[in-house]
Amino acid sequence: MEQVMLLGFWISPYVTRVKIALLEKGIKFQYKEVVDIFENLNKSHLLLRSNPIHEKVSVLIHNGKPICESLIILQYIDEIADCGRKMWVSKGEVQEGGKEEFRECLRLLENELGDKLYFEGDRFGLLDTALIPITCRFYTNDNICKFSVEYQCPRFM
Ligand SMILES: N[C@@H](CCC(=O)N[C@@H](CS)C(=O)NCC(=O)O)C(=O)O
Repeated sequence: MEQVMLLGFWISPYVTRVKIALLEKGIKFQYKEVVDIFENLNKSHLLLRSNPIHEKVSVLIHNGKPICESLIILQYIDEIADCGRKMWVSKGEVQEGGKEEFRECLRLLENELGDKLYFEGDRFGLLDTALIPITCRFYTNDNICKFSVEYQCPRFM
């Protein structure tokens, strides 16, 4: 059974962004208020134990293991709900579902990219670096789970 707990402070944007990701992904979680910024930074033992370096929220505790830093948590949530994992590790219907999800991601990215060279236009950026190794695993995907896409880049036609 998966146990997911979010440690937070009600007004923190770093906590809100994690709540949004959990709700959007449909991941059930328990929420605990563990700091009061307006009351001498009153921090719970659970927070101090879970994030001993920075002692800040947000912290996500997944099956007893804490993950700190909101952007890292968002990446973690994305990875556990990742279609790549379904394609590579599962079989049958779940695997086929993963392939369809991945196809949908590629369509979405292609739409976003349009006829630009990079996501920011002419400038190579963070999003390009982050996505290239994931979206361009064509050879590996074909070999591991018989996933291939028909693709012709409009820029080179
Ligand atoms: N980079 C951190 C920032 C977290 C942060 O600043 N959290 C504030 C609440 S908004 C906090 O816990 N403050 C407690 C403190 O400063 O000791 C993240 O993205 O998670």
